[in-house]
Amino acid sequence: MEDTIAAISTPIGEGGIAIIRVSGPRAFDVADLIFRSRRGKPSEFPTHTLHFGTVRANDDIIDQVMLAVMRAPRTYTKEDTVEINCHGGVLTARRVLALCLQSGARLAEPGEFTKRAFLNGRLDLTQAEAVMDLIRARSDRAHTAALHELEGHLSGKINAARDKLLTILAHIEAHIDFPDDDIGPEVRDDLIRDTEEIINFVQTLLATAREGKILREGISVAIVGRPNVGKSSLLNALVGRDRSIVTPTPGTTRDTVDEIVSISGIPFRFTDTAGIRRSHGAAEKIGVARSRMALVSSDIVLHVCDLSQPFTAADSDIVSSCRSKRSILVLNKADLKERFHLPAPLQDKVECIRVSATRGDGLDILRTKLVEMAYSGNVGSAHVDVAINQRHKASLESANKSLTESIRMFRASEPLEIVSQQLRRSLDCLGEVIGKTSTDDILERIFATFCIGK
Ligand SMILES: Nc1nc2c(ncn2[C@@H]2O[C@H](COP(=O)(O)OP(=O)(O)OP(=O)(O)O)[C@@H](O)[C@H]2O)c(=O)[nH]1
Ligand SMILES: [Mg+2]
Repeated sequence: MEDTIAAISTPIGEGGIAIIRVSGPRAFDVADLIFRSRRGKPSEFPTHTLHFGTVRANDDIIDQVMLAVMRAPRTYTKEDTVEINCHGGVLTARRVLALCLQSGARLAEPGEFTKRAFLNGRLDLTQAEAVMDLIRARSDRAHTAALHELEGHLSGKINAARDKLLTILAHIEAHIDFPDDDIGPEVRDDLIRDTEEIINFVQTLLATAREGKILREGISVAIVGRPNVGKSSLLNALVGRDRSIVTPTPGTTRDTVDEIVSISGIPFRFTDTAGIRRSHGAAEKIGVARSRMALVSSDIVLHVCDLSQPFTAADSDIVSSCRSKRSILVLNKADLKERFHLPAPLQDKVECIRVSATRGDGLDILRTKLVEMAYSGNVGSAHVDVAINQRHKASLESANKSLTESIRMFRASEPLEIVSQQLRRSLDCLGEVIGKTSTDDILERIFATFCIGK
């Protein structure tokens, strides 16, 4: 029998309430031992009810709480579950948890509640992953996509494709069992066409991988340039608050500063960096190295120049560093007199946008351009249905490969046993996406990324 697990399911830190979740066959025994109320014992309460009482260690009151009783199978994990709502604050929640652990529960591993929901058939694997996507969603679009996945949109599509593949397999395997009646050319064509349809479907899903990556990870945008050109001012303007320190002295920003902003529903992670120049001291040297690292690792670079100053060799260096990247030359301080002149050879190579970080001019144009770049010119549809993650992508690529191979074999009139083996392999790859065929290490990898208490 499974053991009973417990964890604090709310974030660590101060808050109005904290929730300790207990799930497993002994959940009510644990609750009976630590909870007192005038109305009786948790194990006797009706399911899906909430009760006021106290949590006690022997006779010492630890806290006044609300305790929720939920009996299997109508719970998140499909097991008996108790949730204790206690007053927020690190100490109280920890003491309640410690009591649960002394009374027969063990500490849950990260994602273990959701893992049980998966193993007990409440969620399939894409839905379990969607739970984490939902927790991490930083923009409306990411949130919508995660909800759709949680509702089973992706699994529904995968299941439909698997059903279709099973029909094809049944057909072929019937002929293996009765080798005398060979598959006629017309039936063969039909089967090939059906398999091609599945390939098309797999490829349509694969095409959503980029959007999936954007929605899950956000797009990283490095803000780089010479000192004092207004990089930090630009970050603050985009974020809408004073996130980064701004002063008239060059060399103000020493370390990188990250902030996530949602633009048109897409999460962008902006990184303000130290002004790039020959460094004045050890800290600045490290800062400049970090600026260069941010430039190299970002999806998009905003190279900021001060247009009241001439274009210099240092700017030219930064332009060269951006050559293989998607970048925008942001000409800041558009409210001042222009003394900037882009060298002729660069004029049709770099994209320029004039802005004033302090007055706000040009920022909307910059935002629009960023969204355009995020989708490489083709802005994602407003209606996000599904957007696959990297794990789905790997399985679907294998499915694509083995489906294509099975068609080749079929066309080459190779023995039906071999064709059917190949199709079974494709079926497994599709099954991997939803967790129908999954190994322990896939599960371990997925749930290890979860937070404790989920
Ligand atoms: N007139 C004008 N001044 C600006 C504008 N943007 C920034 N500044 C000023 O330029 C100075 C430098 O701004 P920062 O945002 O600190 O520049 P930075 O590029 O982050 O500088 P470092 O961190 O030192 O590399 C400050 O005095 C800002 O107020 C603008 O659009 N117009
Ligand atoms: Mg700065």
